[in-house]
Amino acid sequence: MTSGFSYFWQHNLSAFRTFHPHNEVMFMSIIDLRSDTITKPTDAMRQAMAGAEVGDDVYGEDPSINRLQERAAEMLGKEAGLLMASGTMSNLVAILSHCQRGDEVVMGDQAHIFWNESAGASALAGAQIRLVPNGPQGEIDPADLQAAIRPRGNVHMPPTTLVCLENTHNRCSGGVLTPQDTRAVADVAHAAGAKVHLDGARVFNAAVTLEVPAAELVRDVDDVSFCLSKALSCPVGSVLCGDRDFIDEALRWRKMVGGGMRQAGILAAAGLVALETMVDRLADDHANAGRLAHGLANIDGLSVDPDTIQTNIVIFDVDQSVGMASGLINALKEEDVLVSSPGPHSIRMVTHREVDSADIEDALARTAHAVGALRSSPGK
Ligand code: TLP
Repeated sequence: MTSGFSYFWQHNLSAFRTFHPHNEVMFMSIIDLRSDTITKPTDAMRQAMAGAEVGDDVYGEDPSINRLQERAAEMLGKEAGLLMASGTMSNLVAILSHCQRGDEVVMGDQAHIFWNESAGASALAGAQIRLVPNGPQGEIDPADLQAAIRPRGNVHMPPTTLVCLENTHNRCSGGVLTPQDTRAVADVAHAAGAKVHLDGARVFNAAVTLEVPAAELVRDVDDVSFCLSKALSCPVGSVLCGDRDFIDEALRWRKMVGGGMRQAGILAAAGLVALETMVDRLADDHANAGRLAHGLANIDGLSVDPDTIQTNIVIFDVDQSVGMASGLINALKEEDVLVSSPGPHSIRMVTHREVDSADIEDALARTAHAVGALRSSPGK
C-alpha cells in the first residue's frame, strides 16, 4: 500500500524538481506564464458560487446572471449584457448578430478572431474576413479602414457591415487602444454604415493602464465582449454588452449555438465577485510584466522593448543564436517555466494573479540559464 508521503511525491513530482541548473539540490515550483486564463477562482468566488441564487436562464430567471449582466452593462456604459460561455462565443455571436451571409467584416491582421477562433466568422456566420494592418499596439489606421470599405450597391462586392477592434491586443503584446484610437476607427465605420464590435477580452486591463473607466474606452463601439475567465480569475465566462435590440438578437444566436446555460448563476456569482474585486489589482500584473520585459531585454539572444509593454502580455523575439522558439519553449519547460508561442521566432509570457514579483525574478533567472545553455550548445 502506498503511504501518504510517497503518494504525495508520486502525484506532485511534476510540480517539483530535484535539481537546480547550478547542481544544487532544491525544489523549483512551476511558473506558469502561458496565459492569464490559467488563474483559478478565489476563495471569495468559490463561496459566492456555493451560495449563488439560481434559476433557469433560458427563461431569463436566473437572478445571479441577471445581476451580472446588469452590472457588466453598467460598467461598460451599455444598455444590456449577455453572459456567454467564452470569449470565442461572444465574438462569434456578435458577428452572427451583426452580419448576413456574404457580408464582409474588416479587422486587423493580428486579430484574435482571425488567428485563434477556428474561422467561426466564415464557417458559421458566412462572413468574409478582410484584413488591414495592425499597428504595433494593435491600432488600425483609419485611412486603411477607409480604403478597405466596399462601395455600397455593387452586386459584385460584399457589403462591409462590421469592423472589429481588439483592446487590449493579444498578439500586439497586450497593446492598448485609447478612446481616440477607437473613435477614429468607429467614425470611419459608422460613416460607411458599418457597426463596430470590440473584442475587449482584456478591456479592463486597458482601462487600468489608461486610468479611465472602461465605459470611456467602449463609448464609440456598438458592442463589446469582455472575459471573466482571464486575468479576472473566474473559472468560465464572458459578457457581451450593447444596446437592447442588439442583445435581443444576440440572445437568439446564443441559443442557436448552444449557449443557453440554465442555472449558470453559479458562474455569474464568481463574475460578480470578479467585477468588484479583481479589476484594480490588474495593475500588479502590469507592474510584473514591466519587470519581466526589462529583465528579458537584458538577456543576450532575446529582444523586446520594455517601453512598449502596457499591460500583462510580454511577447519577445528569439534570436537565431538561440534557435527556434520551440527549442527555447522546451528548454524553459525543463526549467519549469511554461510559456506560449505566437510564432516560430517569438515567445509570449503573460503575468497574472498567480505569479508574484519573486516568481518573475525566478522566471528571469531560469530563462537566462536556458538561453545561455542554448547559445553555447552547437547542436541546439
Ligand atoms: N486568448 C487565449 C488564447 O486563445 C490565445 C489566450 O491565452 O490569450 N479574444 C482575445 C483577445 C483573447 O485573447 C482570447 C483568448 C479570446 C478572445 C477567446 O477567449 P476564450 O478562450 O474564452 O474563448
